[in-house]
Amino acid sequence: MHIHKYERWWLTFGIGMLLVFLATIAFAAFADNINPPSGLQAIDPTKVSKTPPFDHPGLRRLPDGNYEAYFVAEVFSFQPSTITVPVGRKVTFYVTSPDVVHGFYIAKTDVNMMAVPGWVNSESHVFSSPGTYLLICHEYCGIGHQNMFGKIVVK
Ligand SMILES: [Cu+2]
Repeated sequence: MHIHKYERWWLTFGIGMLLVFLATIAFAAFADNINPPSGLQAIDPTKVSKTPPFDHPGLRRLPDGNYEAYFVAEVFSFQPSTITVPVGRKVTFYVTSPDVVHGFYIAKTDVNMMAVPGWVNSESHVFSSPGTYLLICHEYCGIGHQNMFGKIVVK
């Protein structure tokens, strides 16, 4: 079979680019340890309000001085809507949803998760400067989506 030399170059270029993209993804996943949101912990979305610790969402202080914050994202609010955390402590956020997919984004940070029914997602963050950080839903979730926000007060 004869392949014209320009077509051969083009095929080589296309396959080469595909290999570069796959190598970039593999490098990010394994060497840089960049992965999709955890989604490692499952929860029955119909029983979120009865499942600890999401039956009492909020902030918990750990023995090592760091914090865990449990949030339920539901139409059209976050529970709790406001938490107060100290500067310089690691806060691990856990979020789930009992109804539809919501977003969980804390402005001016890299905390950016999906709240997916049936799954608990988590991310940690250390707030290095005091202030009030806006927590917003960035996934259109229904007619009241634009009213779905909260606050992280860092003191
Ligand atoms: Cu929303």
